[in-house]
Amino acid sequence: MVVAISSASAPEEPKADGPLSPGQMVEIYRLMYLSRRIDDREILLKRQQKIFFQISAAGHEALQVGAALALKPGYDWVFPYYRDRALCLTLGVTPTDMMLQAVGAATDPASGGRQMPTHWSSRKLHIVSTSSSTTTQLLHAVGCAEAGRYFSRHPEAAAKADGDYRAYHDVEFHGDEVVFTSLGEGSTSQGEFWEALNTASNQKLPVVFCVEDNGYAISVPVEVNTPGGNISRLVANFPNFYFAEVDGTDAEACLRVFQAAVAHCRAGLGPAFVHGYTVRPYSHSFSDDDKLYRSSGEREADALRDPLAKMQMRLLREGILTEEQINELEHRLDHEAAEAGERALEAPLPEVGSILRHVYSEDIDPTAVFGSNETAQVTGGAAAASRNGKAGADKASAPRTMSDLINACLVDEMQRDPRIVVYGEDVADASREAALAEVKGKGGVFKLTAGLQTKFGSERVFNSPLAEANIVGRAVGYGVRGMKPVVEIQFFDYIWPAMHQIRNEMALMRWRSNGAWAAPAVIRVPIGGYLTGGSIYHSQSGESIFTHIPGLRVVFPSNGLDANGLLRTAIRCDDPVLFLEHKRLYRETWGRAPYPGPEFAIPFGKAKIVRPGTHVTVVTYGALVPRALQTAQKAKNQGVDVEILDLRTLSPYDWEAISISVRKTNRVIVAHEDMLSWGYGAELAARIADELFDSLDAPVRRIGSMDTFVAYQPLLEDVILPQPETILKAILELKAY
Ligand SMILES: Cc1ncc(C[n+]2csc(CCOP(=O)(O)OP(=O)(O)O)c2C)c(N)n1
Ligand SMILES: [Mg+2]
Repeated sequence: MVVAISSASAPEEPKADGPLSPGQMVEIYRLMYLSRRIDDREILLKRQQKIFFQISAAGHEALQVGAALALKPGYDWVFPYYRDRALCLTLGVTPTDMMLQAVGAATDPASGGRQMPTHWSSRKLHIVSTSSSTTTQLLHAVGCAEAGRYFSRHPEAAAKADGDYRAYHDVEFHGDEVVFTSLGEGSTSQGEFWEALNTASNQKLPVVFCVEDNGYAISVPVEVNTPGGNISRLVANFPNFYFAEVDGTDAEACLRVFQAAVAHCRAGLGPAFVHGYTVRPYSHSFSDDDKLYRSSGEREADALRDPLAKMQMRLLREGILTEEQINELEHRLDHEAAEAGERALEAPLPEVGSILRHVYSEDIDPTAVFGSNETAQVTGGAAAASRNGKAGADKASAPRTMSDLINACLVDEMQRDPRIVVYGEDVADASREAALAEVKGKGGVFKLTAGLQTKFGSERVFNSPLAEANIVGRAVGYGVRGMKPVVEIQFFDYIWPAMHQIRNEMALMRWRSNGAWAAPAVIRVPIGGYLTGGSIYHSQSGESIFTHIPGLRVVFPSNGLDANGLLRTAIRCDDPVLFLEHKRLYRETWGRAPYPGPEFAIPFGKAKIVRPGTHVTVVTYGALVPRALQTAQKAKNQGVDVEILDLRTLSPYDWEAISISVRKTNRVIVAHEDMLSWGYGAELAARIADELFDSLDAPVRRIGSMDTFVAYQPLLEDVILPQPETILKAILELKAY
């Protein structure tokens, strides 16, 4: 049967059983062919140097079209990878949208000219911005599925609220939504692949994982990445999955498999794993030439499996289209691809003045006050106390430790905001809930989250697997759905597996999507030394590595009251925040304070003069604040009046407070616990020397630890970390200058 073809008609919904109708087969061919021609057009433009990068979906079209046709665009959620042109085309990304990204136009809807082509993003279609990093997107998909499930069980949490990030996040969810994510076979070697399967399996999440297996990761063949050469065999024992291997060059077979996978997920039976065998006729990218590492026999065998040729043959063989009709259709699609390119080349280019837009939220400024400010802290605490009667008043006014005040803030905010979830390693009271009838519960290795699971339930407070990228990657998925994960990394020393997710994903999401997506979250991290025996792996600092990340806020309180007020701002704001908690300060007598009430918030970027003085300024933060104060007392005995500035937040930081103080004292020391070289103080010292040179009567001094790690033996630790005497010596030297 020969059918009439029209590009304007809406595609027929493919049925899950029965043969494909001729119209559906033509539609599948149309999408596959158009995807290939957009690739070809981009390759031409790249040769003409009108675009700057090209990577194709060639050979993957059948698998991708099959996957997309099984999904509901704008209803389900999609975390694709860079090769998914045919997938995104089928979902509704237009050829012009694709070309706008290729030329880097201001009107590129995925990134405004910030990302390479094929780095997909569409809010309308629920395609979440994707990076170049292989495999990171899988954990986002997992977090996204968790968030969808949470909202469907707690629809009240979706309500908008004024006064915090929720005002700017519209929440959409459907009880039976599915999350799709894809990757290449080489990328299954990444740990995050296994971390994502772990949580999806354990929680029976509705995530369809699609491995597009073209046999190569650039030049590395599959057997190098995958022992035995077949990833399906390795993952087969994960519980709750629907598994399928499919010829990824057979569009109908792919569609059927994805329909079954999606049905499994929608029914709440668990995740799905579809492994499609594709080909890669265009090398890895325009910059690669596979003739350098593949035999001609292998390439010829691949060519025989080209999905486009196979589908075309089928249309002819089954008499669905005549040769003439195929030519006519292809001609029209060639024209459509070319026209999209022409249109994009005429589009406006991004303005240089827009470069810094969307590094941080344009809606919420955390340097402004959220709740009551510091001057209201006493009345805030007193008001809360008077509501609780006399006993409450006594309790409220009793000084509490930094760890208690952080816990109190978490309780207050979780009560106020049902979108907050808390998870990490050991943060729950007890994963086996039944035990809570007889045990007190763990609540974190430092007890900062103690009682939260008991109070708010296991859906909101739970243990993660022992995998730091899993913790932060899932938080990205939660964040893009409008939830507020407040997660814990157990020790700063072990944050590094999450670094990729923090820097390349969480902090970048807003900028790279030109403001379309954001992944605000709070990452609480115990940090620092002075523990006597903490040794290398429980004493590290390293905050400057994170202040070097645009898009991330970095907070480092030195006392209980500040920790309480800054954590509140961190939770209510709309940016990712790294919240550093010094372990040594958790239970110090110094820095205790009465509970300031549930609305007490300290804006970011506001330093505090913890000791006014006139001779020398010490700019510091964290555990060096009490040490600097101790030193200032000794300096006073020697006639030197020291001013101490506690920065409290490191990004943003309070330049105004620093300049006012330096203009007054004309002498400045920047002191921190982290290593001296390349440390946080280097940036401040450079800026002070640059902008306040005329106010200086002495060189800018820096104090930090020795350029090594913290040793276990206390004798060594004492020498490695800066001590009050180190600060005193610098103060006296500067004064004498
Ligand atoms: C984390 C990370 N490491 C390395 C790269 C560089 N890189 C880009 S694509 C690629 C190969 C990916 O192969 P595969 O997963 O099989 O996907 P394919 O491109 O073959 O579809 C590599 C190594 C990257 N983008 N991200
Ligand atoms: Mg591959």
